[in-house]
Amino acid sequence: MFQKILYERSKKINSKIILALDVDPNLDPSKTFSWCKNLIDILESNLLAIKIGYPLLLTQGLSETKKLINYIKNKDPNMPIIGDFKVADIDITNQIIADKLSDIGFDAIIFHLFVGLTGGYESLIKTLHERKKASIGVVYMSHPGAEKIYEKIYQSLTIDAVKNQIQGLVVPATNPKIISNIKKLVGNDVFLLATGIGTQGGNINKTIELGADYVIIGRSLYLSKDPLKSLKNLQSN
Ligand code: BMP
Repeated sequence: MFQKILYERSKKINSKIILALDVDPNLDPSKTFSWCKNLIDILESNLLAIKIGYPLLLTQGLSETKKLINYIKNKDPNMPIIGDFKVADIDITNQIIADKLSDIGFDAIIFHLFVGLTGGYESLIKTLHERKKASIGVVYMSHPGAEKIYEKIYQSLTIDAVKNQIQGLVVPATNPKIISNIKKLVGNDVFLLATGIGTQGGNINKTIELGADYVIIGRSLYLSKDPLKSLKNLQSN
């Protein structure tokens, strides 16, 4: 299962870092594929997983994204690829999206929990698990405006998601108290992926101490002139 895959890979490569492979907005879009390849070549052996979402898919299109996933899998068949499409719709639409994303080759899909269970994400989890894909829900976001929305609901979102066999949750590295509260609710049953490290202000080691299992990092790595050095610096601070 995905939790075990992440745990074992993390131990083996001694890294808890998931690369958010978004795009450099200043890059010529026709160079995106080679830019991604270069970044992957540099960082691959230090990456626990790679997260791909709308920025990359919409910049280079579906067939190039599939090609990139194949490139990654050829290089490292065990590299987990997480699809971050923050799916947030009614059940039938969610199921179609989950099916199509599974066909592309993603190993896990991120979706929103705020849509609620019944007629919302309940059947999405079912579809993903039937397809042997991991389910990851966003329980509290990392941006400043998140508090107003999530403060009142995140605990019940967490409890419902755990009851419904969710495998992972996205939590905010920018809001430490929330991570420890969520950790208390989920124990070791569910893995926590923290976003908001580096550019958004979060710190890897503090975030892990509070209970996050792994961290998702984008700009601090892909916009760096020396991504490997930046990765090592982020790990040691
Ligand atoms: P960066 O490290 O460049 O801030 O990127 C963070 C990544 O995590 C982006 O892909 C962003 O879409 C995603 N993310 C986030 O920043 N906050 C959330 O609450 C949820 C996310 O998925």
